[in-house]
Amino acid sequence: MFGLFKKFKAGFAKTVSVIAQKTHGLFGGRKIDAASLDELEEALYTADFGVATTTEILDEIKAAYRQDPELKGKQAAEIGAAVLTRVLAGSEGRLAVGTSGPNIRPAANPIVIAMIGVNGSGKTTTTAKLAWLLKQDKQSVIVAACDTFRAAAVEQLKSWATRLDLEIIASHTGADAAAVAFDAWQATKSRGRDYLIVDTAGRLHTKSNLMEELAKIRRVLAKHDPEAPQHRWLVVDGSLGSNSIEQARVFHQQFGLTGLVVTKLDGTSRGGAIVGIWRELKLPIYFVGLGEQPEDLQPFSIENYAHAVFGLES
Ligand SMILES: Nc1nc2c(ncn2[C@@H]2O[C@H](COP(=O)(O)OP(=O)(O)OP(=O)(O)O)[C@@H](O)[C@H]2O)c(=O)[nH]1
Ligand SMILES: [Mg+2]
Repeated sequence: MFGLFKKFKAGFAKTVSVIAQKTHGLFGGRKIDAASLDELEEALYTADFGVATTTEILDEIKAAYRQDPELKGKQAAEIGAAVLTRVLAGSEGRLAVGTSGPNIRPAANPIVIAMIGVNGSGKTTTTAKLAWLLKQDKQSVIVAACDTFRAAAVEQLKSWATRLDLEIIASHTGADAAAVAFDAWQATKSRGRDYLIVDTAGRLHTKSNLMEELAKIRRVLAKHDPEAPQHRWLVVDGSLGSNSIEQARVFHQQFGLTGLVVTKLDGTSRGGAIVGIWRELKLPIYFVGLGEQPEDLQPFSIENYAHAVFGLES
C-alpha cells in the first residue's frame, strides 16, 4: 500500500546528509580510494549503522574495490544498499486485511492495535496518523484514548480526531484505561468497524505498576476476543538510535511485542539504527515516522529505505 520513495528520501535527508558530509560526497560519482573507505566507515558509524552492519558493508565494498580499482562511489552505494536489503529481509511488517496471520478475523472481530512506549515516543500522533492512513485505504477505524494518565492526553487525541475526522472513544483523565479499552472494543464490534487502535500512556519500561496497567488492558480486551490486541507495537523514538534497543527488549519480555513503529526519523542523522534494531530484536517494523503530517507515516519499505540512505534513486 501507499509506499512512496520520495517520502523516504525526504525523511532520511539528515542521515543522508551526514554520510555525504563525512565522505565528501563519495556517492556522487568520485572514485573509491583508501581514504574514502575510512571516511565511509566513520560515516556509517555516525549514522548509527552499528558494528556488524558497518563491517559487512565495508567488507563487501573493499572486496569489490580489490576486483576493480576503478570502483566508483555510486557502485559502492549500490553494494551498501544490497547489504541492507539482505540484512533487513523479513523486517517489513504489513497490515493486509483478511489474508493470513493476525489479520484473519474469526467471527469478524475487529483487529486491535495497541500502541505502547516510553513518554513522548510518538504513540498518540502515530495512532491518529495510522487511523487516517487506514481510512485512505478504505478501512474503518476507531481510536481509543486509553492514556488517561497524562493531563491533556485525551484532549490531544480528540483534537486529532476532529482534525482528521476520526471516530474516537474517550473518557476523562483519571478514568480506568482498561475500562476505556473494553468499551472501545464493544463500540468497534457493534458498529462493525475493521480496526481499533488503542493509544496508551507513556511509561518507562522500568516502572512495574505502569507495566501492570498494560497487562490489564490486554486481559480486559481478551475477555472480548482472546486474540486481542492482535498487534502490540512498541513506538520507538528514532532519534534515540540504537539506544532504544534495551528498552524495547524489556517491553518485549514483559508484554510480548508483535512489531515496531519507528518515529521522528526525519529529525535525526541516526537513521542507520533501524538496521541494528532489526538485527537485535527481529521484530517487524510496521511503520516509520518521517515527519509531522499524517501522510508522513509510511509503511516500512526495505527497498525505499536501503536506496534512500545510500542516496540512490528507487
Ligand atoms: N518530526 C516528527 N515528529 C514526530 C513524529 N512522530 C511524532 N512526532 C512528534 O513527537 C511529539 C510527541 O508525540 P506524541 O504522539 O504526543 O508522543 P506520545 O508517545 O503520545 O507521548 P506521551 O503520550 O506523552 O507518552 C509530538 O510533537 C509529535 O508531533 C515524526 O515521525 N516526525
Ligand atoms: Mg500520547
